Amino acid sequence: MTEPVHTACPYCGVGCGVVVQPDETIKADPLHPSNRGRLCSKGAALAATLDDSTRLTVPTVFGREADWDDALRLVADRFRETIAAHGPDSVAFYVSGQCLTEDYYVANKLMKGFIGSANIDTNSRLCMASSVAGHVRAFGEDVVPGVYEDWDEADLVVLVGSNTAWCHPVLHQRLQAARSAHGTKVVVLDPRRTATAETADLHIPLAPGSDVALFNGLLSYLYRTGKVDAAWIDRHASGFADALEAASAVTVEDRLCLAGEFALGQRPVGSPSLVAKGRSPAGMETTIETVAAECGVDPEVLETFFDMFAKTERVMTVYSQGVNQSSSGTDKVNAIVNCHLATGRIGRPGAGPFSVTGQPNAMGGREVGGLANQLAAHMRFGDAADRAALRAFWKAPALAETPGLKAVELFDAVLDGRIKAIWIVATNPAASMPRAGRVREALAACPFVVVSDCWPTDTSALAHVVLPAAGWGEKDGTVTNSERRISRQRAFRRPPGQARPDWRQFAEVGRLMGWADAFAWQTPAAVFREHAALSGHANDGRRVFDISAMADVDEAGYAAMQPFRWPLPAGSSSEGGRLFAKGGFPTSDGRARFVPTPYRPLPRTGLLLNTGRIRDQWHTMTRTGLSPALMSHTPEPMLAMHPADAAAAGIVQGALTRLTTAEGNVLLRAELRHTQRHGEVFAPMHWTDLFASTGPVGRVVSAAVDPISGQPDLKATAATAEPVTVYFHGLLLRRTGGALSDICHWVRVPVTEGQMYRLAGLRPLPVGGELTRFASALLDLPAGTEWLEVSDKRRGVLRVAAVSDGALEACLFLAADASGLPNEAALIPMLGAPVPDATRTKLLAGRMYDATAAEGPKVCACFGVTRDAVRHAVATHHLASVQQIGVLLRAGTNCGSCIPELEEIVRDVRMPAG
Ligand SMILES: Nc1nc2c(c(=O)[nH]1)N[C@H]1C(S)=C(S)[C@@H](COP(=O)(O)OP(=O)(O)OC[C@H]3O[C@@H](n4cnc5c(=O)[nH]c(N)nc54)[C@H](O)[C@@H]3O)O[C@H]1N2
Ligand SMILES: Nc1nc2c(c(=O)[nH]1)N[C@H]1C(S)=C(S)[C@@H](COP(=O)(O)OP(=O)(O)OC[C@H]3O[C@@H](n4cnc5c(=O)[nH]c(N)nc54)[C@H](O)[C@@H]3O)O[C@H]1N2
Ligand code: SF4
Ligand SMILES: [Mo]
Repeated sequence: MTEPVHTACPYCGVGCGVVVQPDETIKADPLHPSNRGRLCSKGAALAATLDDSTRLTVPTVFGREADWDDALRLVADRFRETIAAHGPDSVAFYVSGQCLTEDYYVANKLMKGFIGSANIDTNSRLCMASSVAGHVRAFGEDVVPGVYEDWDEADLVVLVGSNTAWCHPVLHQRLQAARSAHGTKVVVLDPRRTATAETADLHIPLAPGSDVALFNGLLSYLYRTGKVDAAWIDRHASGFADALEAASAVTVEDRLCLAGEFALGQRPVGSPSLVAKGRSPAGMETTIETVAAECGVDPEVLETFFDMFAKTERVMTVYSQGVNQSSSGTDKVNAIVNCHLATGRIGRPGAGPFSVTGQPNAMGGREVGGLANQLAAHMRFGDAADRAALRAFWKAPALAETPGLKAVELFDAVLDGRIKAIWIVATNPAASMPRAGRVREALAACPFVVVSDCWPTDTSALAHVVLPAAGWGEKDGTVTNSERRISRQRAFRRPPGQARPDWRQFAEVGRLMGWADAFAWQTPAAVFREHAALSGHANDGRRVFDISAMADVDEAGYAAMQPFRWPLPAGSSSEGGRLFAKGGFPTSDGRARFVPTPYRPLPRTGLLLNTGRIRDQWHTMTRTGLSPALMSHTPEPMLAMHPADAAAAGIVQGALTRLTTAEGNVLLRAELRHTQRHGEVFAPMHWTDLFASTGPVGRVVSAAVDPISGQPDLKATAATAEPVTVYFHGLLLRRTGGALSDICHWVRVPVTEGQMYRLAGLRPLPVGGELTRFASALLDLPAGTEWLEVSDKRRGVLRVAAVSDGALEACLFLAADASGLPNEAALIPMLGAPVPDATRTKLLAGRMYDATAAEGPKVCACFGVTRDAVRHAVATHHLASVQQIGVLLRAGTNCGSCIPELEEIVRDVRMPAG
C-alpha cells in the first residue's frame, strides 16, 4: 500500500469512514458524510486489531489442517448428501450483519434460490428483526424514512432503549454538536440511567417492557390535545381508530372494559373521519396517571415529555435494542411509528421514527434478504409475482416458496435433528444467542458444522470444518449504514495465511454443488452489479429499495465508488433522501398503516436481568478484546445492581456474585449503582469462554421471542443473585494466553506484553504437592523455566515469579484476601521486562502494594486516563468542564467517547453532598 485507503469502520451501524495510511495508522475520514472527521474509541483503536498472531490462517477439517479445495469439496459434498437424503430443509446457514453485502448476497442466493430452502437466518434476528417487522407492518417495506441530517435539524430527539453515547458514539457526538448549536432537547427512555441518560435533558427510567404502554399513552394524549394531523392521515394512512382504541386500553382491566364497549362491528372504523368529525370514543380516555403507574414513572415527568412531544414539530424518535430485543418488540416499534404517523411527522426535516442499526451491515443484510422470512431485494415470500420475478432473474432451479426457521427455532431444529448440517459465518452464536448452552448442545449434536471466522471462538470450537475468513481491511465490498448509505469497504492489507473472503467461499461451494453459471463471479464488483440489477428488476416503483443506477458500475467505478444513499433507481442522478413526507408508501394503496398495539406487560418475578453493551467492547470481543487500551474501561464482567437489592441479597460492592436463571448460572462482580432501578440488574453481553471461566451471560438469558418478529427478548430474564464464598484471591500474569482449566474462577485481561488473569478460589487452596501442581498449571511455563517461590501457608499467601532470559515470564500471587495482592498497575509493565534481582526480591517480598500507584478503570481509552485521576483533578483544580479536563489531562480530546462520563464526573464531584 503506497496511497491512503478510504474505507469504513467495521463496527457499528453509524458507518463512519476511515482513512488508513500506508503505515496502517487509522484516522477518521473528514470527507465521509456519516462522520465528517469524527471517530469513537473503538474506531480510534482499530489498528490494534490488525495483529495477525491469533488469527485463523488455514482451513481445518475434523481438527486437521486441510487445503481449501479439500475443505470446500467436503462442505459441498456433505450439504449435497444431506439434502439428497433428508431434503433441502435439513440444512441451514446462520450468517451475520457483519458480512459484507456481497458475502450476504451470495449466501442468500445459494440457500434460497438453489438449495431451495429458506433456512438462512442471521444474527440480525437478535438485533433488527422487530424493526424490520414493524417497518413492514407500517410502511409495507423495511425502510428507514429519515437521514442523518435529521439529527442536526431536530428540535427534540427521543432516544428509546438506545445507549447512543456508547453504542452509536459518533451520532451521539453529532447530537451534542446540534445541542450546542441550537439547543436540541434530548429525552432518554431507558430503565437504566446510562451514559446517554446522563447527558439528556430528561431521563425517564421506565419499567422494562413498558414502552408500548408509554407510546400508547402518548398517542392517546396527542389525540386528546388536538395534535393529530387529520388531513395528513386522511390522505396518507389508514387504521387510526383501531390503533387509538388499542392505545387507550392501558391495563388488562381497561382492555376488558373496552372490549365490552366496543363490541365487534360497532368499532369506529375509517379513522380519519373519526378524527375529522372530532368524535371522541367514549370510555377510551387514558390518563397520564394510569400510564405513569403502568410504566412505573412519575406522572409529572411523563406529562412533561408528552407535552414536549406534542408541541415539537421537529421530533425524532430513535430506538434500538431496548425496543427491538423484546417479547413485544414489533409492537414497540409500531407504537412509536403510530405517534409519528398520527402527527404526520415523518420524512420531514428533523422529524420521524429512526431505527438505528447495530452492525456495520445490518441494513445491507436486509437488502439482500438475509433473514429467513425475506427474499432478496425487499421482495416478499407472500407475493407470487415477487417469487416469479426472482426465480426468473436468478434462473433459480428451486426457489424457496415459504419462509425458513428463525434463529431460535433454527438452533432448536439443530438440537432435535431436523437440521443436520449448518454453516455459520461471521457470528458467534455459542456466545451471543440466548440459551447459549442449548446452542452449544445443538452444535455438539449436529452431524456437520462449518464455521467461517477470522479468529477462534466459542463456536469454532464446536465445528467440524473451520474456514479462515479474510477480515476487515483484507477484503472488498460494500456495507449500508443506518441512514441507507452504502459505503465501500476496501482492502489495504493481505489476509494472513490462506484466509479468504466469505463470498468466495460460498461461490465456490455453489459451483461445486453443480451451479457453475449462477456462481461464476470473479470479483465482488460483479456480485454487487447483480445485486443492484436485481433491485431494479420487476420493480417499477413497487419497492423503495432500488439501486439499479449502479447495475452497470465497472471495476474502476466500483473501486472509486463514493458513499451514496438509496434509493438510487436507474436514471436518477441524485442520492436518496428523506422518504414518505408526502406519503407514497410501498403498500397496495400507497397508504401507511396504523397498527393496533395492545399492551402486554412483562411477567415479573424476582430480579430482572437486562443485558447489553459497554463502551469499549464489541460483542464477543474477538477484536476489541485484543486491545489492552479498550480493555481498561471495564476489565471484568460485572453485574450492575441497585444497592438496596444487593443489601437484600447480602451482596457487597465488588463481591463475586452468582446470577441464576432457569437456564443456569454465571459468576459476575457486583457493581452497586444507583443508576439501576430496584429489582433490575444489568450484565454486559461480551465475555466468552475465551475471556472468563463462566463464559458468556448468554448462557443464562432466556429465549422468549416476539411473536411477530421472532426476535428474542435479551433484556428481561427472571433471575436471582447471591454472594459466592471466595476462599482465596489471585493474580496471574503470563506471556501465554488462552483459557485456564476450571480449577478456579478466572477472568483474562490482555495486557501489553501478555495476559493478566484475575483469580478467585471457589474451593480452599490445595496444600503441599497439590499446591505446586496447581501453581504450575496456572503458570503454563516452558519446561526448565526458573521459578522462585515464597509462601506463607499460615496466611494463605503464595508468591511465584518465573524468569526466563532475565525477563519476567510469569508471576502468580495468591492471598486469603484481595488486599494481599500486589497492585496490578505496578505489576503489568514488569511482564516481559528485565527483572533485576532487587526487583525480584521486592516482588516476592510482596512490596508491590504501593497505593499511590493505584490505577483503577480507565475512563479515557485513548490517553489511558483513569477515572480516579479525573476525579482527583476535578476536585483539586476545581475544574468545571470537560474542556478544562482536556487541557489538563488530555482525556476526551481525541475520539470523545468518554465525554459523557467526564461530564458525569464533573457533575458528581462538584455536586454538594445530600
Ligand atoms: N460499544 C459498543 N457499541 C455497539 C455494539 C457493541 O457491541 N459495543 N454493538 C452494536 C450493535 S450490533 C447494536 S445492536 C447496537 C445496540 O445499541 P443499544 O441498543 O444502544 O445497546 P444495548 O446496550 O443493547 O441496549 C440499549 C438499552 O436498552 C435498555 N433497555 C432494556 N430494556 C428496555 C426496555 O424495556 N425499554 C427501554 N426503553 N429500554 C430498555 C438497556 O438498559 C440499554 O441501556 O450497538 C452497536 N454498537
Ligand atoms: N445477552 C445478549 N445477547 C446478545 C445481545 C444482547 O444485547 N444481549 N445482542 C445481540 C445482537 S444485537 C447482536 S448483533 C449479536 C452479535 O453477536 P455475534 O455476531 O455473535 O458477535 P460478534 O462477536 O460480533 O461475532 C462476529 C464474529 O465474526 C467474526 N468476523 C469478523 N469479521 C468477519 C468476516 O469478515 N468474516 C467472517 N467469516 N467472520 C468475521 C468475528 O471474529 C466474530 O467471531 O449479539 C446478540 N446477542
Ligand atoms: S461510531 Fe465508532 S464504532 Fe461506530 S462506525 Fe463510527 S467509529 Fe466505528
Ligand atoms: Mo446488533
